[in-house]
Amino acid sequence: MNDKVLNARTLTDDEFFYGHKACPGCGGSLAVRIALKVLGRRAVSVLPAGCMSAVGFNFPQLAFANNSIISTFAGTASMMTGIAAGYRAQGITDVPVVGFAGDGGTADIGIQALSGAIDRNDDILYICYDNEAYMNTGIQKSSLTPYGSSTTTTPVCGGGKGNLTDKKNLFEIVAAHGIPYAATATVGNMPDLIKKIQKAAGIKGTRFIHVLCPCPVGWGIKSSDTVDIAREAVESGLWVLAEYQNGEFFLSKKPKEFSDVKNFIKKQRRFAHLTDEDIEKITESRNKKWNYINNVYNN
Ligand SMILES: Cc1ncc(C[n+]2csc(CCOP(=O)(O)OP(=O)(O)O)c2C)c(N)n1
Ligand code: SF4
Ligand SMILES: [Mg+2]
Repeated sequence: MNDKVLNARTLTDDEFFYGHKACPGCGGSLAVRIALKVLGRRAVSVLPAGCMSAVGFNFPQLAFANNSIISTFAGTASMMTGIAAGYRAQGITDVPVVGFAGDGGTADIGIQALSGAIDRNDDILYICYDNEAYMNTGIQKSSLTPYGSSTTTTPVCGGGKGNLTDKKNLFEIVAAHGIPYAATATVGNMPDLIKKIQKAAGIKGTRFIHVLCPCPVGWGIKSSDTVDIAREAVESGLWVLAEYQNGEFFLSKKPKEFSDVKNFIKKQRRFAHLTDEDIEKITESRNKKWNYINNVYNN
């Protein structure tokens, strides 16, 4: 690992994830690309079924320049545990083992394996690229799909209102395990993402980063808007940038004034059906969340 502080200027020009078949403007592929630039060629990556494995492993071509492997959908963290154990048995301590799993692969089917790995404090860095639905199989709802979002399993047709459940608080669920390090990030705040990956790489034990990664296809946004939308999620207060370490929560960024939730919502086709009343409900739940954060998180 690199000792110098990494940022857009000092990050290597080497590419470790290229030639893949992700859609234009794919936030998930940006997160994988940047994470591997921080972690370097010796990193071993584990990817379960999902968009990033579907676009990255195209036999006979591999879009990863580092060692990479596909795990079962539920088993990202278990496979990482095994790889870390294998290196440990050989006395090799400088190979980062990183996972890149989607929201479905992490918060739904993979949560048991992740919970077990954190419990054992395995020496792994788990990155959840959260595009807020099961994108690879056609935009089905996951437990990280936000309230109101239209997906193929929470359709708007026939009077449906889209998804009626709130997004699971995965960051705090992970933190509740007493993990050495957890953080949230987005592909719209690159310096913050790079800093958190580098920080996580320097910590022993289980580390977890939850990265919001817009998906132009599933969100109904222009492929050129991925970064701006991710940034607006933070500015509107709907996505919170934070860290958890030594049993405490830390806020990474507090918008001075929240930008308009309606503006953010109306840019995305998945929310096109929402009424002013629905948006008011989302705004109220944001305000409630921030009341809690202001009380519990350190600034
Ligand atoms: C046990 C199992 N169930 C279902 C599938 C089908 N499947 C493959 S990818 C995928 C969606 C993954 O969603 P997510 O983890 O959010 O990643 P994304 O595709 O959004 O990147 C599903 C349901 C599978 N491969 N294995
Ligand atoms: S469907 Fe979405 S997440 Fe999947 S490759 Fe395309 S942009 Fe990326
Ligand atoms: Mg997903």
